[in-house]
Amino acid sequence: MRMGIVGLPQSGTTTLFNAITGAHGEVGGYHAGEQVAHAVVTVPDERLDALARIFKPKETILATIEFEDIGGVFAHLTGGESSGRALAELREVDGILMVVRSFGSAFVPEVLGGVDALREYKAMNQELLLADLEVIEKRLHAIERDLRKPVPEREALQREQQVLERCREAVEQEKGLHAVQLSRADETLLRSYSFLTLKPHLCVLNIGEDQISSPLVVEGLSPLAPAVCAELEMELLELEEDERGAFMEDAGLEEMASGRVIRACYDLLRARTFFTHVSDKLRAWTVEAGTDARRAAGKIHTDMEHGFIRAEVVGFDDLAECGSIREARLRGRLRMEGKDYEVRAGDVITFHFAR
Ligand SMILES: Nc1nc2c(ncn2[C@@H]2O[C@H](COP(=O)(O)OP(=O)(O)OP(=O)(O)O)[C@@H](O)[C@H]2O)c(=O)[nH]1
Ligand SMILES: [Mg+2]
Repeated sequence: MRMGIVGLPQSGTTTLFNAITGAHGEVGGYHAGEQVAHAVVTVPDERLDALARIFKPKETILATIEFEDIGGVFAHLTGGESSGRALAELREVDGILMVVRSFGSAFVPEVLGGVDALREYKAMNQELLLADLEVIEKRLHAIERDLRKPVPEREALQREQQVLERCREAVEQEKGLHAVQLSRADETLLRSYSFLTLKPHLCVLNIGEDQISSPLVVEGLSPLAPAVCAELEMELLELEEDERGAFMEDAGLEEMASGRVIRACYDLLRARTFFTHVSDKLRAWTVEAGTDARRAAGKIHTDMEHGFIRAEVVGFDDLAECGSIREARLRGRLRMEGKDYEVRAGDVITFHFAR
């Protein structure tokens, strides 16, 4: 699962990427797309602390999510040159994190002629819409051309044409493609186009230190992750943990926001976590919503998927209430589920399989 971080030039995209991942991407230089950095981070999860108290594992392994700093997607909005490579990278991600500048600074150029969060957000959305429109029109042209010839797959082409025309209509009304009612079959049809406005997105306000204590309210920015003072959080990461507290207090920061941003991204991607405890290892696993027990077992090992027999499942809340697997079994909270069982968020699962 991968989130692409984008923003207007100098909005603090790379700074936020560093703050979230602990990477050391170069900050402050104009990077029009030659720069695409990846990093994998762990997803904070309070349930793991509770489960660790129950299982007392030797090792605990958190779920992960990948972030990518994609510079230069919107460079042309400010007179630069946007990078086709950046756009291509963005088409590959599962979700988009839009950095919206809200910090003031005498040293950082205000690229749209002033700091205006809503305007930045609208400008970015507009660009994503235009990028999708370009793909739609190109494909519609190609279909029209093909339909003039006697092609065998006529019906399929006409279907695709109809769907794309509905898409074009939405985009022309400045609605993202997520606003278009699509059947499962339509979605499958459109998948190969990797439309940007079909991807879930989240905005992060990159606030200045002076805005930490008085959260800014910007109507129309949605959905919104917790605001982050990216520069400060990036610097805090560089400190030893025992020094960090004093600096945070000075800045009026109660907790680092980056953990909550990571969590929000994870949730945005319809990720579901289930847990296993095997050979002293407590582990969080990620599956997409709607995944069945057999495919979930396959996340761990393909042998477990192929030899799947059943899953012993207890929900996190039930287990936390009972305090142990033994007690959960006694109280009838441990369930036997078959291969088609849809894994729920927080399930603690023991898989039984034939080797
Ligand atoms: N005062 C202040 N400056 C910030 C903050 N976040 C980023 N900056 C500064 O803004 C400038 C741009 O930050 P970057 O992270 O490089 O921005 P970017 O969006 O990656 O820029 P490009 O990749 O060139 O498009 C740098 O000089 C940062 O130090 C902030 O919260 N407060
Ligand atoms: Mg950058």
